[in-house]
Amino acid sequence: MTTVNEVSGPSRLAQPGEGFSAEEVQLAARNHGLPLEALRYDVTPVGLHYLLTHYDIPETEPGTHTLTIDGRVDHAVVFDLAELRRRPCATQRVTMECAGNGRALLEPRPVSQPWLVEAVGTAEWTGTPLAPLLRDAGLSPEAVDVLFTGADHGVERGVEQDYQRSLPVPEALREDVLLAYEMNGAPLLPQHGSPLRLVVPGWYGMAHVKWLHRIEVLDHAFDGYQNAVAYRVRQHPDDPGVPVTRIEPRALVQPPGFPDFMSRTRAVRPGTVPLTGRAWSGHAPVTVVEVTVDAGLSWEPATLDPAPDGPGAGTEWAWRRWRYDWVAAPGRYTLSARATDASGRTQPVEQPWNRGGFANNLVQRVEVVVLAG
Ligand SMILES: Nc1nc2c(c(=O)[nH]1)N[C@H]1C(S)=C(S)[C@@H](COP(=O)(O)O)O[C@H]1N2
Ligand SMILES: [Mo]
Repeated sequence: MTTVNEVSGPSRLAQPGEGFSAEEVQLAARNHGLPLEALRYDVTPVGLHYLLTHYDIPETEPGTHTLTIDGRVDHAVVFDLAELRRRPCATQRVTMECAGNGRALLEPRPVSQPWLVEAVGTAEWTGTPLAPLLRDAGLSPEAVDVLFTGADHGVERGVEQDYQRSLPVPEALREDVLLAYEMNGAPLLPQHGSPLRLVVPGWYGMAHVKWLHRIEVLDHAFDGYQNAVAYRVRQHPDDPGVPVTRIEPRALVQPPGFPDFMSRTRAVRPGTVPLTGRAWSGHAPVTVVEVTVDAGLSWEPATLDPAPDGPGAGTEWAWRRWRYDWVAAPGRYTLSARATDASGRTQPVEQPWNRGGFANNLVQRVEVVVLAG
């Protein structure tokens, strides 16, 4: 008998020195990253925001799409988009990062979506807050998890499934969790979850379920694939692991100067080189950004811009710009920036390895050649 096991194999690590396969390149082409020069924008233009879709972008129809809220509630409800749009509306500026960001730089390399450091973007999400909807439906006292189901379907390591993720009830009841129908002031594009998605500020991307059509309140912890098997930090395949939740602090450098086409090594002219970039954390506001131009021998403090204005910008979940003036003499350099947040979390300079390559916030390394003149 043919089964879904014939279309997907187990997770694996690349052999030492094993190059990227056509399968990894295929995933990288479907799920593009943020071009790092786009770190210049406070709010990422929609087409430059990173993308991650496990299966296919499903066919959804905004005019007929519905959201069902059921399970352990007093009264199950069904909304269409027009009804959700008539409910209270809020806008949040949120930096979203894929939990697998940095994976392709790990050794050994977990074979999956091969992100370097570019799986991030910041958008203004507009929608209706989830908490009042759950309260109106009447959460049962036995409620434990809230399960979100997308309209996309696929198979992953032999498990056929709709994309589903749960949140513990206290997270689902946070006032800033949104059912979003707009991104940067326009209806969601197909690839970003049209017509409705979940936005969980501060959490890694996997929690922000796209193409959302059902919210089911459970009286137990959801043990489906994306919570119990994927998105866990584990050292061994049989290790139960720890769930991936909030975004670890990270700073990125907006690459200075101009790039080489193939290597993307940067060339800059000598003199004062204004370095800038972004820093964020899903645990607590970023308090310190430091820069090194000597591959980590010495770190100097950067200055943080004040939080930007604009709709939804006053949240702690959007990245902040940092700046540092580098007086550059001719030669080869490796630049990095490192963020620390108010919880004391910071970025490691040695890789924080785990089997899935999750929540890896190893500092970025940017190769720069300062030209003779
Ligand atoms: N339904 C559904 N939601 C999903 C996904 C998915 O494959 N299906 N991918 C998740 C992951 S892993 C990430 S990182 C974010 C990416 O959101 P974006 O593509 O809008 O940037 O969506 C999340 N929501
Ligand atoms: Mo992701």
